[in-house]
Amino acid sequence: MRINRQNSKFVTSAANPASFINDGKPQIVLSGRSNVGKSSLINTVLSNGKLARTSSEPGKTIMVNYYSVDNKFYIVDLPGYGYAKRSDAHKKQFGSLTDSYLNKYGSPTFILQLIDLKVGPTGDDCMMLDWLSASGIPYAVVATKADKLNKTDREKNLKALATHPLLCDEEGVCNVDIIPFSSLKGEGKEEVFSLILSHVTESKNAD
Ligand SMILES: Nc1nc2c(ncn2[C@@H]2O[C@H](COP(=O)(O)OP(=O)(O)OP(=O)(O)O)[C@@H](O)[C@H]2O)c(=O)[nH]1
Ligand SMILES: [Mg+2]
Repeated sequence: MRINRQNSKFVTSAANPASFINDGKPQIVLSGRSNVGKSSLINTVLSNGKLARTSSEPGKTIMVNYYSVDNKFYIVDLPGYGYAKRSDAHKKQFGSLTDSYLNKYGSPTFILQLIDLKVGPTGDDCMMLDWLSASGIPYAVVATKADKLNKTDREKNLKALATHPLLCDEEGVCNVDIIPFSSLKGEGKEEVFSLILSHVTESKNAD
């Protein structure tokens, strides 16, 4: 399938499940804690610097944002979790929006779970990994901000991910793709895009 990734545009921000898009087109979902680099990944992978709003202030993305790529599929930017400074009421609202999308009213085709390579999986990340492995929805891990680590720490932290119990089977074999990624350097950009396309194509073939 030929995709012109630069022919991408913001479609809508959904603040409640009634506004979720369910039009049958594949939806590639970005999940991860606040500030992990979800919006930056969208801009990098789609080579479209200003598409998704990014910020050094965590909590920028507070609604479910849909981006259409070449009118063929969506990239869905979920609100980041684990942002400590949000009020409990806010956290509940974001949590329930994400929960509604993932568990009930959304249409996830493939999920990219972003984990900060330097920080490693947080408690919230582990909850997501646990949920993902039980969900039956195809997913991969994108290890973000890889540019922040030196070679030794990078290898160490990638190995820690590849041997993490939540990403391995009973024999200790990791069966989830883990892609080192840097929006700053463009590392992993093509791998992530290819992975996305393979799931878009697969889902189209299943129609
Ligand atoms: N060094 C480095 N910084 C990055 C990278 N990706 C994102 N950042 C920075 O991390 C901060 C957060 O990035 P965002 O893309 O806005 O993060 P987000 O996951 O969308 O955050 P929320 O919208 O709050 O959920 C910004 O200051 C980015 O410039 C990266 O690959 N390397
Ligand atoms: Mg964001």
